[in-house]
Order: sequence, then structure tokens, then C-alpha cells
Amino acid sequence: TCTANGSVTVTETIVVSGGVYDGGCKVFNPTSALGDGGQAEGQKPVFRVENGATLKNVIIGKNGADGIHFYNGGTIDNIRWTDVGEDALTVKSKGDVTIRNITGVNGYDKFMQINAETNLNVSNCVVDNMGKFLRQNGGTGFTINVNVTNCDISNMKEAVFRTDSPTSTARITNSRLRNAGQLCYGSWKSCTSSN
Ligand code: DGU
Ligand code: CA
Ligand code: CA
Ligand code: CA
Repeated sequence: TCTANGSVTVTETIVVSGGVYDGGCKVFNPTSALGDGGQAEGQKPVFRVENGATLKNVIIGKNGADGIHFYNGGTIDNIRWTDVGEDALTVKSKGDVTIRNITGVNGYDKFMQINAETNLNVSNCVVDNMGKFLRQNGGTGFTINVNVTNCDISNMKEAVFRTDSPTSTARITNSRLRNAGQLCYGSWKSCTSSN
């Protein structure tokens, strides 16, 4: 986990296209140019990670705006959301996404929003106080495969995993769930938990 090492004001989305962006454990604070971090759709992300890029060592401060967007796959490592905004991260176009060593707190609705086909691997996460941990975009029938391990998920108002797709799968292993709502909400092809 990062100890805050200075801060940066973000007035436009930081695009990380290929390669590695090391945020140096700075706190990235979006301005209202990106959104207010409330529940309005159409806010801008703080970071856009695309084409297999890696984003690491970042603290997203107040407000969270629309978090981190992925296009064509990517990786995030050692990221902390101090106050999740509209959502924390979104898979915006098809591609595999790896998420490790993350902490996120205080979202109203979704932590992860999945709007395109993906194999999503999440390890070592702490997520507290949201509506849901993961939501495949409502009414969509594409396939996502989600694997979560070594996570601590608490205080989800509705669910851990939610989809409307009968071809999607979710699996959580070696994790602790506390007051996390329904594990599998919707029409998952398979959705399992084991330790
Ligand atoms: O159909 O796609 O909430 O990406 C409605 C929209 C909505 C998305 C989603 C998101 O589901 O905007 O934050
Ligand atoms: Ca949304
Ligand atoms: Ca919040
Ligand atoms: Ca969003």
C-alpha cells in the first residue's frame, strides 16, 4: 500500500497507452472538469489505461469522478481509491484486465462496471461500503469471466457479483466476505465461492 507522497490536481484524463505509468504514490485529485464524483453518468475517468498498459502506485483522492477506464486490456497494481466516485473502474472495450493490490471505499453503487467482453483477474483487494463489487452492464449478454482471489469485501448493499448474461462466469477464492449482500445476483452461467 502507498503512503501518500505529495499530490497532483487532475484537470483532464491521464491517458496511459501501452507501457508503464508509475504514479509514485502521489494523490491524484480530479477537479470538477472531470465530474463531481456523484452518481451522474458521463463523468470522465481520472486515468484511461489502454492497449495492455500498466498503471501502478496511485492514490485517487477526492473526488473519484469515473475512476479508471480500460480499453483493449491493461493492468493496474497498487491503487487506492480514498472515496469512490460514480464507480471505481470500467472495462470499456474488449480486452483482458488484471487488477492487483487495490483498496477502495465509499462508493454509492458499483465498484467495477463491465461494459465489454473480458477475462478479469482480481487479486489482493480490500473493498468496503458500496452497492456492488462488480456489475456487468445491465441488459447485456456478452461473456465475461471473472476470477477474484485474496480479497476482503465488506458492506455491499446489494451483491458481490451481478449480471444479466447467461454466459458469464464468476469465481471467488481465498477471500473474506462480510455483510456483502447476495454473492451471485442475476443469471450467471456459473458463480462460485471457495476457500
Ligand atoms: O445503459 O450504459 O452505468 O458505465 C446505460 C449505461 C450505463 C453505464 C454505466 C457506466 O449502464 O453508463 O457507468
Ligand atoms: Ca454508472
Ligand atoms: Ca464516494
Ligand atoms: Ca461510470
